[in-house]
Amino acid sequence: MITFPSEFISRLKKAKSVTVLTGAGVSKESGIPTFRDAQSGLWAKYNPEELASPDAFRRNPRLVWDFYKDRRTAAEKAIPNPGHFSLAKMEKLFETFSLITQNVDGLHASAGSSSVIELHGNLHRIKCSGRCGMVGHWVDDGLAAPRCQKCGAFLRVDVVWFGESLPEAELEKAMLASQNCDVFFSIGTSGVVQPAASLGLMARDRGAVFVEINYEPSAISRLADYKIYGQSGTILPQLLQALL
Ligand code: BV8
Ligand code: ZN
Repeated sequence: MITFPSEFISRLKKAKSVTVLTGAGVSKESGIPTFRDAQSGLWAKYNPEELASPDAFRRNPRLVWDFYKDRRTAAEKAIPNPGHFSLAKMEKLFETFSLITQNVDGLHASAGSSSVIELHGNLHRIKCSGRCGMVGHWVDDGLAAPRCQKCGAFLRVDVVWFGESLPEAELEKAMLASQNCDVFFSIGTSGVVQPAASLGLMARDRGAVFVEINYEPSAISRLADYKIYGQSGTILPQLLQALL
């Protein structure tokens, strides 16, 4: 049983608005490896950052398509864990609750979180790599790397690759939610990837209490007022209990 500092719980109970940023660590207990975990099988010899880029796709669309096809298959089989479900329940405890995720697996929505700000896209969606703007659900016609029916360009997964800008509307919402909250949680993220990793600092600069829940110290631990280390699937249900 985790004992949360009583001052932390009473500050959280008084909070009107709470913003949460999650990273790959929140999906780890659903069986989805994080970026820092060694990838398994065929992908073991690749650093995901080498595959999650426009250059990699230009060089070898088939390889990148297969990388995401495998990750999508894994995400399809994955089920939300108690950490996802606790966050979905937590949103009802506060006047304003914003959930921002770096994850592309769609598990927060499957767990019942009502509005998720997906900073890095969603690997269940695909889009045209050309200019026709086609966005759709995953097609799996077994082709090497399927092409867009409208314009013939290769189809690609609708996630934000390294070196690509984040979706403006989502980033705007995430920044607003980070600048206007009483408590900011950073959960299951190494706090390395920009600009997501700067949201906590924005919150803190506006006077928010910064709470880190992570398996181990991260690049943003130094900013945290409260640090709770362990598995988010264990910590979050107990935090929810302490709030009820
Ligand atoms: C951009 C989708 C403008 C794809 C992802 C400033 C400084 C330095 C570099 C940059 C900078 N600005 C931009 C950059 C470049 C780059 C960047 O940040 N690089 C990093 C590596 C330094 N950023 C970008 O390119 C971004 N674009 O800034 O646009 C621009 C435009 C043009 C030219 C230049 C700039 C785009 C970033 C988005 C990349 N896409 N995902 C895909 O998924 O395939 S990011 C991807 O990696 C994930 O989404 C995740 O967010 C991120 C990190 O992955 P992980 O480390 O695995 O996960 P996480 O960080 O969440 O760490 C896991 C943590 O969980 C660990 O701490 C672990 O201890 C913990 N954990 C594990 N198990 C548990 C747990 N915790 C709790 N419970 C557990 N059970
Ligand atoms: Zn097209």
